[in-house]
Amino acid sequence: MNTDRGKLDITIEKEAPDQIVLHIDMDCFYAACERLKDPELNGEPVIVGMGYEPGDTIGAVATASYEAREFGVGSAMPIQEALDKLPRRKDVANDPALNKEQTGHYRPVDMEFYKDTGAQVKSILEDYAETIRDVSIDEAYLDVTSHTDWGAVEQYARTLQDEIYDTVGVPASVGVAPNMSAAKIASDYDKPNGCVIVRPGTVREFLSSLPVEEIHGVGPVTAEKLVEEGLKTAGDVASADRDKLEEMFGERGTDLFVRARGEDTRVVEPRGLPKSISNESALETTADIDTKRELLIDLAEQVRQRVIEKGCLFQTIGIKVVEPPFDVNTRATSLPGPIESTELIEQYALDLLDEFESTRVRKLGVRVSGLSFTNANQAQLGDWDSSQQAETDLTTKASPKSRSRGARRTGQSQQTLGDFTDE
Ligand code: DCP
Ligand code: MG
Repeated sequence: MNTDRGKLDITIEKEAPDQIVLHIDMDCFYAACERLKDPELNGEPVIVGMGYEPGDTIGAVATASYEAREFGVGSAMPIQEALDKLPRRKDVANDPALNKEQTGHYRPVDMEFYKDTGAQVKSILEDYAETIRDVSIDEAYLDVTSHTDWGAVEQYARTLQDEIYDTVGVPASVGVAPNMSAAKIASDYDKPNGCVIVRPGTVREFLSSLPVEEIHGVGPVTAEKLVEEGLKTAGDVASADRDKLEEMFGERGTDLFVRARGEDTRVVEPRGLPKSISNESALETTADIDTKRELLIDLAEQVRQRVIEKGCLFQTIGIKVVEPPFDVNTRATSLPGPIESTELIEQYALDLLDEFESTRVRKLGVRVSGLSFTNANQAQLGDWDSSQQAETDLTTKASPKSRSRGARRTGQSQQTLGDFTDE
């Protein structure tokens, strides 16, 4: 009996939530940022790091552009080794032995600039997902389940890449999969500018030919042990004897087995308190204002319920109006301070919709942002760590923006608290 129960538990555990996860990772991020400052670096080998000035001896490469990687230069390499492989372009004039084509541009780390650029990218992501998990300066997971479907997701991902490139000027690679670990592997699969979609039911097949190092959590030592046992690919591990893996690695053996099979039940969750609460829904393309209003009211109500559940205040109410095929317009009403009057969500969302009275629409969304959580709310959400709370507490953030794509970007729907105080 016990054995059966054990088996049943494992089966249940395997059932992944029905989600579409998009993982984004910027391409040679620091080098791409340096190219924003100096467009002459475009297409050239670029190395960002420390310790390359004459007299310096210690330092490492933070990143190398893809052109520099062709010379064997990569992240974390001692700077001296990088200089041996790819001397400085700057030295060509003084050293006739150097071939200009085999030199690169070295730049120091400018963290403030990279942080600022990373923040611009992250603010675009907010329009593309209900939930975002920030991982690092250049990487995040997006739960896009309610924003697209498997038929449209490739175009959705490409639209996101294009918007980031058009607005911020840096390239990104994305991977989309039914779970987080497969999405991460997918984003790395075809860098730079990659867009790899792994559809439900194909995760195991996608992973099968990858070397074991690519399995989440497999470092060089584990990889070596696996290879010694003749397990070279994720596919080999996925079809290996589970008991044998457990013998070799203890509990980690089970993790390895499960991961190699592409099973991952994690749900995309923000690392701090949420920055916004939104909901959106597709509809059969229509210009009919009553249909649009009805859907918007429904969405506003769902958002209102979630604001009440979370017990937060909000400062901005926005709508998203998607015209076929993927022309995304967003409008927002920002207040000078946070409020808790949730009934205003519907009212202001409907006001913002007026501009789109005769627009043909295929999807609508409602969002509140500029969220702030009182201390009492924070105590309820006991799991969040306090440093993250400070980081994401938006009460002091500059007034949120109104955004739409490309030339249609306007701030025309900004309103003031005066409009509310008479209520
Ligand atoms: N970074 C660093 N030191 C490392 C690795 C990375 O300082 N050992 C910094 C520089 C990178 C940034 O973090 O630009 C992001 O790391 P990634 O691993 O995503 O590397 P890149 O974005 O540079 O390249 P890729 O296109 O492979 O993602
Ligand atoms: Mg990167």
